[in-house]
Amino acid sequence: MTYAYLFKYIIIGDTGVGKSCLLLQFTDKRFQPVHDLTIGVEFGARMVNIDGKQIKLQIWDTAGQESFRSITRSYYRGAAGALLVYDITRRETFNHLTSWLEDARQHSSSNMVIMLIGNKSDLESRRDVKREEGEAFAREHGLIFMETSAKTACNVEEAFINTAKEIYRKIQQGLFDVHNEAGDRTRNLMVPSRIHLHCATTRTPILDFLMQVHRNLSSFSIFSQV
Ligand SMILES: Nc1nc2c(ncn2[C@@H]2O[C@H](COP(=O)(O)OP(=O)(O)O)[C@@H](O)[C@H]2O)c(=O)[nH]1
Ligand SMILES: [Mg+2]
Repeated sequence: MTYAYLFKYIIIGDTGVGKSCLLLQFTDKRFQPVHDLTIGVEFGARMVNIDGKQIKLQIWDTAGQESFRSITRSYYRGAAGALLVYDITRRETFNHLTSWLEDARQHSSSNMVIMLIGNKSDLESRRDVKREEGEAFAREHGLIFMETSAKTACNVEEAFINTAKEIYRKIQQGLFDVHNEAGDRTRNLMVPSRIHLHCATTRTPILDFLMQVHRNLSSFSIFSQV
């Protein structure tokens, strides 16, 4: 299936907050009740439709990478969106948000859309972080915010799609210049699937590079649901 854009997402946050479960719920519509680091897929992909456009979300899960922060630089590269996740039943995961945010801001493009997610909203009786606190943190740091449950699937679809809508809005506002940004490997935010539409006649070095990047990214999408 063809698509107009490919958005790379990353999912970050403390271990055990539900990052792998959110990804699995979004791509496979199922829940994994056992916390098993080895089961988490490295990444998944799914098509969404925004404003009549097919957009492929390629989502990278940070399984095990909490203890390998030094490799995150390459991991953040090219990400158009990030889901920053904490667990509403464990305050320490909320307290660590600032440090995750610093990492994200340091290694990614300043235009990257960050969605703050308070996960495990189904565990209301064990809640340790108020919704208002999540909202306030998001407001203070310019993030979008949602509470989700990877278990019941509540708001999971919305979290991924609202992030895509925000990225798409930025593209339309011209905040992401696809051609310029894609020419710079470290700032490449999205790869148009139909590059030839953007190139009238001549092949330029940038175009060749774009096509190369696109081929590389596409080859990763082995979990594609489309
Ligand atoms: N009740 C509940 N449990 C969840 C939810 N999301 C994840 N979990 C559980 O939390 C644990 C950690 O989830 P996992 O996705 O592996 O966390 P990760 O380390 O951030 O990838 C697992 O036992 C999951 O079953 C949720 O929304 N609700
Ligand atoms: Mg995981």
